[in-house]
Amino acid sequence: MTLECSRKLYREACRYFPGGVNSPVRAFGAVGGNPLFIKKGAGARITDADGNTYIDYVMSWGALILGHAAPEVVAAVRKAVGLGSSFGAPTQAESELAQVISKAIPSMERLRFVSSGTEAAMSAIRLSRGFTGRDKIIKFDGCYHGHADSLLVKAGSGAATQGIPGSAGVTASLSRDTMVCPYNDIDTFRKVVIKNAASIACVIIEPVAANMGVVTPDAAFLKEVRDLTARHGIVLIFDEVITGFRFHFGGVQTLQKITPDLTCLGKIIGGGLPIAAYGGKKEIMACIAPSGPVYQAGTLCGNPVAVAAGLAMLKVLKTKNFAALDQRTERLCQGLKERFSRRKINITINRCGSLFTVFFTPGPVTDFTTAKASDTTRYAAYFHTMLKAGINLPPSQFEAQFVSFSHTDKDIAATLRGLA
Ligand code: HOZ
Repeated sequence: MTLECSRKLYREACRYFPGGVNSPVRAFGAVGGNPLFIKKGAGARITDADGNTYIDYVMSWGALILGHAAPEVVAAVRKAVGLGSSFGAPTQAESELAQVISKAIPSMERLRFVSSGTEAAMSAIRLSRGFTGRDKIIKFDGCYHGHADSLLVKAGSGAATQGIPGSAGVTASLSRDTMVCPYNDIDTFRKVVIKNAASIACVIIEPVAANMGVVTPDAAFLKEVRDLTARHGIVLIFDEVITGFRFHFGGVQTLQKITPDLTCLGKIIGGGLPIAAYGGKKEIMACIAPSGPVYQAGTLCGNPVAVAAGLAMLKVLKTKNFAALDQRTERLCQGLKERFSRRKINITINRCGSLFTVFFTPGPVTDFTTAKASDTTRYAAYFHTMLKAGINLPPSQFEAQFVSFSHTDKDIAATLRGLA
């Protein structure tokens, strides 16, 4: 396998972009080597600039649950772009997409489309502050909600991968307003809430954490977070950018029957195009301009091409068998466990539906501290072994692997052969 073209393209990209990339994890900094430059994708596979083909488990970080270049999405995008790529004015299709989403996730009584998960989370935080008149927020250690200043405190994903979970450039006063609790630790959370209740605007949480690797919440944890926030008039935000429409046609909230006040969505709802959303209770959303005093706007908000992709994606997704996807992912995880066990390598696999992470620690992995106990050198070796075998994994321990509806049993078998 030659990687000469990717190497050359990377050298060229380094002349223009910091670290040669437009988003840090892509640089392979945590696993070593040069990033692959991708030319095309189809179904479960991507092809790099050298013509090598890989079974992909990054899937645009979860956006492509139907696989690359899903024909229905491609057709919808072609049609929409031919009618005009952006108007900066409302279109009927925005309401159609909103209707599909709020039917599947009824807590989103009103919503607003933005262009990225970062914007959704940032806007939901501002809205919570505007609605409550309070300043402080609580997030959880290792959770990642995009790169807005208030949220880059003990952040997961790329920030954890680069070892800068508290970014330079975030002011001390903003950091002071962000309180951080360990994931899955209800006692600490309760103490922090009770001590600061009158000044806390919101709590933001990934209802299944997927940016410190995958970490699932204990059975009672989310429910208690909901009860405590409701008792103290604190807005509860579920960041379902990754989990929305990932486990079934809805969110973790509809599966677990826990109703947050606000929800952030992204990735899957855009079919791989840049769109995200935040939304929730009518009376909270009424604070957003032009209905209310909390400002948020954008030329590309509700972009017609992204909306068309999202509508096409959700239409197909509604017909899919999520239980089968879950079982296929379980077979992959079982196969990986057997292979590592044969090699006497201690691992823990955290899986939730079609999301999973292999941690190189005996575990259990229940929060960011235990996630960081993973041997990241071993992860890098696993990553490169698989890459050589034609399997593309996330180039970081602190990201999830994504299985899509386009992965077949043959792909799973081929993936497992990569470790044989
Ligand atoms: N931090 C993103 C995944 N959680 C990576 C985005 C990207 O590099 O595309």
